[in-house]
Amino acid sequence: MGHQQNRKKKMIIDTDPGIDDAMAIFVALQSPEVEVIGLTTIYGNVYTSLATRNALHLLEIAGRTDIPVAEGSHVTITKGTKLRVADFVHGADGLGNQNFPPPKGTPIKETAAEFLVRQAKLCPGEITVVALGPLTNIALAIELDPDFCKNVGQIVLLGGAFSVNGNVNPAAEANIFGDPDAADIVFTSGADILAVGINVTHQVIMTDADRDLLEQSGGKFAKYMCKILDVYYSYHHESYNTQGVYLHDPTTLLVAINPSLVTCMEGAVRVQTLGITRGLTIFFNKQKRFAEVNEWTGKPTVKVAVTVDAPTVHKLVMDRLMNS
Ligand SMILES: [Ca+2]
Repeated sequence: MGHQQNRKKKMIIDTDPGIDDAMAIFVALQSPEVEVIGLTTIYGNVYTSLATRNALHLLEIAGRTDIPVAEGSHVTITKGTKLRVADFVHGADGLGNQNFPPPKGTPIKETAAEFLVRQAKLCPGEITVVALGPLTNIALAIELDPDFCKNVGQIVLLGGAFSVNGNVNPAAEANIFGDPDAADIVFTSGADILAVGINVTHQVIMTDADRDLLEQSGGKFAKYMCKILDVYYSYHHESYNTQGVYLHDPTTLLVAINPSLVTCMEGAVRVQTLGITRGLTIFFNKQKRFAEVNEWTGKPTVKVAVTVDAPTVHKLVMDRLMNS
């Protein structure tokens, strides 16, 4: 462990900013355990071009324009162009309708998938990919380089609703619903995968009172978040009747830093790609030996988070935003 303690975890954040994406990116930049080596962008909360613009903008706010942004896919893995974009959750601009000025920076020439493949090859086993949007870029990286699954350290993804209702409809969680075919490729790829679903992230809530604390703290990132959080709070008040918001992306980011914040089950996950349950994630715990071969038979094992140390995650998010 000795030399490991000083070594920062190299992270690439695949993101669709997104209000809770912005929070996760800020938490990452405030985490001494982490070196963010790049952001890759994807549609989801907004279209990909706007996700790229927002990623560049957030790095400018943070004074971290040294971090490259690689633009991701504009279409699903099956070249689908009818995308579901959750602008009613995050605002038309993805960042709480603040009409921020356009960023000065531009994305690098490489695509997100090319960047992921190259970085994983450069530091085999060392890169943690934190996937906070639909999984198209990750699936494209897997298709681009058969060794990507071996080269990447761990993929920690926000996705799925394991044994609970989805948040797009009763079956599907938003990131998986965004590209179910890509999600199924990723889950069955054989890479080291830890899935954090909304069954876990719905346990981590930032309350209305927490927002007041952020405002009072005067922390740079805390104040920025307070500007953009209104839309996100309104959505939660209306849709869930909660006095607070779910910290999906920041929870996933912190789990990527420290997986012991969650406990996991291990087994195979398949994703429904068709029909009324499109986007449904079905976990098989590999305990029964079925008499007949099925679509889970022989598929690689992934980790699926089942419990979370919510108080610790909550405290880390608050502390890192306030002390900025
Ligand atoms: Ca996201």
